Amino acid sequence: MKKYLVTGGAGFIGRNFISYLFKKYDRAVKVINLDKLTYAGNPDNMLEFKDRPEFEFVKGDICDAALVEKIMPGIDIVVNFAAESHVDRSIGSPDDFIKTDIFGAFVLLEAARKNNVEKFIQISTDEVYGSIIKGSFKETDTLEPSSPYSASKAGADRLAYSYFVTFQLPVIITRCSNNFGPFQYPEKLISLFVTNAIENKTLPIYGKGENVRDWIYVLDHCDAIDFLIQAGENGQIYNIGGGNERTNLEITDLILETLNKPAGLKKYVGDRPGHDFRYSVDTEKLRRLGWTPKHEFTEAMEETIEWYNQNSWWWKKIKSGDFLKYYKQQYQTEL
Ligand code: NAD
Ligand code: TDX
Repeated sequence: MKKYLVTGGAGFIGRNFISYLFKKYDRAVKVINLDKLTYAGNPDNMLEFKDRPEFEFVKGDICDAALVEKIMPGIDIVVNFAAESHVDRSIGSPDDFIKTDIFGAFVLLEAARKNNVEKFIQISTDEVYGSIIKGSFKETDTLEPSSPYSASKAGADRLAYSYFVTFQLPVIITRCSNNFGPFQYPEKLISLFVTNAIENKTLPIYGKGENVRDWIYVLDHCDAIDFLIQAGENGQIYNIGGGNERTNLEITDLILETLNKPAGLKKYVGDRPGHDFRYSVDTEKLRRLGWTPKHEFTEAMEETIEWYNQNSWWWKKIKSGDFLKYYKQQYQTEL
């Protein structure tokens, strides 16, 4: 029986990871989810597993050292997903990114060290490398983060590494590319565009739409994390990617075609300040260990779009209230 502390498990990837763990290990795992329930944390995301006896939800902040120290004893594996995660919000108000993404990670690392946890997985991101025009970043490449979000993630990434070197804390750092799938807060490219298109609302494309991202289905990301908990080497960094590089325009067209919506919904808007042109990670190190993604991109996109079609109750609830204020401020237009 392994006892996990998953942070940020009421958010997109964290909730998919908890769901993955219960589907795979059933009663052989216990999971505590520590989540502050920020705007991105959603109790609806936990409906699937909230009543399981193996699951416990603690509403709280990873920056709260007293709380974290209370939870940590008896934990075998920490997986730190908790973060402020949206680049656009980090441009408008970076404070919480610095607090949660860096200081929060520090609080968790300290408590993990004192309690001799078996594994500490720091969920970093491919954005820590910055943009690359040609080729792909290897784990040994220099970090050149360019937004307050990616810079705060780079801080936590290196801090986690320092706990391995200095204190021999069994840390593994993962740097994954852009995720898509069910339960993604509808402020990110795919979840926003799919839900806007379903409602015949415009799709705000930054700049010319030529920026490139590598997309991975969220359950492949979860599977890679689980694989690394078993097979990864402590103190190592692992890039995780789907191998599906697409321009934002290609993604937009795919969404419109799948939903049978007109190209007229595309709306070119001002560019994101400091907009990274392309992210690309070399995943050879992880592949050599024996892991590859299992989901084919187009099929996973179709399934994802269908999920948003079938679960409008989930995103319509979100895309009201505060979200409308955010949208107006971000896009200078009503949703
Ligand atoms: P998300 O914004 O959907 O979820 C973040 C969760 O963290 C929310 O439930 C929120 O309530 C919680 N949280 C925020 N601040 C907290 C705090 N101080 N204490 C406790 N909980 C707090 O994010 P996501 O897309 O699921 O990303 C999860 C992690 O994966 C992040 O660390 C992100 O940097 C990383 N990541 C994301 C992607 C991606 O494409 N989404 C890719 C690579 C890495
Ligand atoms: O309205 C939009 N219009 C648009 O053109 C939005 C929200 C995005 N975009 C563009 C910006 C990017 O080039 O789409 C691309 C993807 O944007 P996001 O979905 O905001 O993702 P990105 O900035 O690439 O960051 C994501 O991937 C890495 C996650 O949000 C991070 O948490 C993760 O670390």
